[in-house]
Amino acid sequence: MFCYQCQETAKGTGCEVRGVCGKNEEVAKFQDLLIYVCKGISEIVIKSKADVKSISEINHQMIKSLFITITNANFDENAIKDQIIKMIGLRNEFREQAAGLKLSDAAVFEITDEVSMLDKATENGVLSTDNEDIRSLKEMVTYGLKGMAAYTYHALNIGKENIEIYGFIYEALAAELDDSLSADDLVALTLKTGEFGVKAMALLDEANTSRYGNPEITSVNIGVRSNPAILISGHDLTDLEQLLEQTKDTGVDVYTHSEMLPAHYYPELKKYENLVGNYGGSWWNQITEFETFNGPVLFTTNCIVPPKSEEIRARIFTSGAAGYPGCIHIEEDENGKKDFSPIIEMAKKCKPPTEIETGNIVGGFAHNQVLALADKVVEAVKSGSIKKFFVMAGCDGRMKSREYYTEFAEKLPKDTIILTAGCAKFRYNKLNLGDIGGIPRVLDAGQCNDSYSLAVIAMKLKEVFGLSDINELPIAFNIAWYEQKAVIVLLALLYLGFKNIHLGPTLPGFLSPAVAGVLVEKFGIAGIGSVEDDINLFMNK
Ligand code: FS2
Ligand code: SF4
Repeated sequence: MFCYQCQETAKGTGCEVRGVCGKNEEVAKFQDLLIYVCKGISEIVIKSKADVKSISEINHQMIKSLFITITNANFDENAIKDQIIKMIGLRNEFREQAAGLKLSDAAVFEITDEVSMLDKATENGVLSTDNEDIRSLKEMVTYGLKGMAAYTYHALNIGKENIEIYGFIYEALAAELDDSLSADDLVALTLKTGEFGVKAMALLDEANTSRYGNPEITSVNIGVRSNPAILISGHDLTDLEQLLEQTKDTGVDVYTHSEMLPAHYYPELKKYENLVGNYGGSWWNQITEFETFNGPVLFTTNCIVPPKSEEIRARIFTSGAAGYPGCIHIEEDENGKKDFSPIIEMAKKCKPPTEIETGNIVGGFAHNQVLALADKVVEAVKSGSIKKFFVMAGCDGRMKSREYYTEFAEKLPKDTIILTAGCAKFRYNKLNLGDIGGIPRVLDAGQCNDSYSLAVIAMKLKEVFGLSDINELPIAFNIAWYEQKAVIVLLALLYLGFKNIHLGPTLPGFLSPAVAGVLVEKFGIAGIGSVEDDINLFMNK
């Protein structure tokens, strides 16, 4: 196996024996093969000039397939194999449209058994592209597409689609099979991936807000009640909504974990009396927090950490693109309905959660809410009481070096505001950093996809201050990344024209030195240094 798609990749260069995430060799290879068959389908779509609107089953299975391969989403070898077989079936049926066209191996290969699947995966994994710069650019596009697919998948669950996004996914995956593309062509494709990343995040924002209302300032309880309860993690709000409906009046409470915290900010979700609060911190804390939670856990997406004991594994359920061997996967019916009764029945037999902290955290500062406070914010900037905004969105992770972000937040001058989204916030959202004239110093917009909100806010401020370049705003970007949704967020920000983004705790292992050089030269991308040096640098820019 070879995988270098996330920030925790072994030695910063690639996992070759087993993933640091816990992914084994078979799962890694099957994921590679799933991507390969997706490329083959894309080639057929592009070469046959198919009408993307007319192939909805393929569109939907395509985004599900990409999502399945995201870091920490699906460790279930059988589920991935089934998806490969399903995609090959769809591909073969669809290929009739392309009769007479010259197609590559990805569009025609067949598998006979598990061994042939693994062999095919080995031949077509990441390292099958020899040139390290071409490989780096192609993989960056693929990872961006994975993030884009995840956001598009959630929007689809709410009934919102943008056919153009599917069309671009096919275009980009088909291009990756084309060996005649130069590094310049692939740089252009990378930026175009960012353009479609903006569309995907806008689509999800529209889907979420049209269904659940605009996020509003909300104080979220981090303590517990005395009822048995279910913990829900991941990013899918439709799963949460269905779970809240099904647990109503059952005596079972629902708590959010990690990236599900921002669900509390939506009027149509926070109205549920059985949505009690948020339990614990970011994803990797699940190792201890699931023990003390005592009840069942539903993963609607990543990030899953392989459970340490059978007792914990038996309490984990998955849905959507997520999966873990030995855990019950809740399937949806043809109307998108999921029956969560096995989880509810288990919860009734479990002890209530053990309290691990008390108090509240405040969030809900997505674009609509912040723009409602725009006068106050603009006044504070003009009067000098706010000197700078720091976008610290992105992901959290296990590495000790991420303590940097807690220290950075603590040491920032008191006249600065942190704009955050994603699970990165758990490094500093319980620090009580105070407020500036009633504006909290940490403004949480939501999940990682809500980084879009931060871009909307910045674009609005640019307009209000009458600036010609968004980079003239008093905003600095110090982003923490971990998996591929952060890749699409980064590419989207670059497409929107934001420069000098600092990325940490380490630069991606998938960037070859030459590709990293292009990002530095064209966009001012940089890593992180010491907290003091970085604060000085940012404050004096
Ligand atoms: Fe955090 Fe994991 Fe949000 Fe990522 S919970 S790193 O999935 O997409 O961010
Ligand atoms: Fe390694 Fe990350 Fe790939 Fe897992 S997802 S195998 S940790 S690079």
